[in-house]
Amino acid sequence: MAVARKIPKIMEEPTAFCAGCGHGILNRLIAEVLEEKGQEKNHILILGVGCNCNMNFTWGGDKLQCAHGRATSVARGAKTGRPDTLIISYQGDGDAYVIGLSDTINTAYVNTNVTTFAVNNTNYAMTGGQMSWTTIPGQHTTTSASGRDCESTGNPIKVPEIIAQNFDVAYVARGSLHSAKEINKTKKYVRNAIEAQLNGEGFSLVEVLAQCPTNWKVSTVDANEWLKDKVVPIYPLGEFKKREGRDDK
Ligand SMILES: Cc1ncc(C[n+]2csc(CCOP(=O)(O)OP(=O)(O)O)c2C)c(N)n1
Ligand code: SF4
Ligand SMILES: [Mg+2]
Repeated sequence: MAVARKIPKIMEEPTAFCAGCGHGILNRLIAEVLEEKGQEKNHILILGVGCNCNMNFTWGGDKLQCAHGRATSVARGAKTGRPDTLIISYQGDGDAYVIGLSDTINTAYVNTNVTTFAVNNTNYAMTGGQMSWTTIPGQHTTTSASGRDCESTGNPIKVPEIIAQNFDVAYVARGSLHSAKEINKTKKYVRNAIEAQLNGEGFSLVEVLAQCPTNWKVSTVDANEWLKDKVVPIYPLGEFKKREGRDDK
């Protein structure tokens, strides 16, 4: 018998994302974990600029919209002022890894006790699908019309690996949303990241590979295959930094 899970209260408004967008799935995972942990009224979502701006109208919890790229820095300020509140930055790849790369690295470097969810959909989606540093080799975007040429633009950036290998942070993982199995794994990563902050363990980062059918110019169904077959091979999935003393992954 199929069991339908109740929609978390934080998500009672329908999302404003395109059909088949990965953002909506991640919203749901975060909302479910916040509810499981009793944090529906004790969190602030720090929104970067990108398609996640849609959450200003739909996310039922506390939130704060900040300038493009500055979300982890704003999160650090919020945590300083509200140490007992769960502080989560929710950003796109362009926001967290390009314009905001220095903020993200600095937050990892000082190991602030905040959590970042970075949605990697391999493009600047909100502004019409321009090339990002995460765009995969050969990918057609509005600013790489012939396909991304990595010889002249560099290779896809892997920020979780950079952070896990270089900084003393609490938790780093990368999940994907292309199948039910991977969505369940990603939820585990989301839970681990939030638990790490609740336990005061330090910075936690989860990158989430997400569908953007609109800018990839594929159907909502084909977007799952596109993600699995083209994006996942470039960005390995898993936990790059496990929480200390825990092997429950
Ligand atoms: C300082 C500044 N520069 C550029 C922009 C334009 N801009 C808005 S969103 C965005 C990129 C969004 O891409 P991403 O962070 O990957 O989020 P997505 O929409 O893909 O989820 C850009 C370049 C801006 N709003 N502010
Ligand atoms: S443009 Fe892409 S990332 Fe933005 S809401 Fe639509 S599918 Fe989602
Ligand atoms: Mg993006």
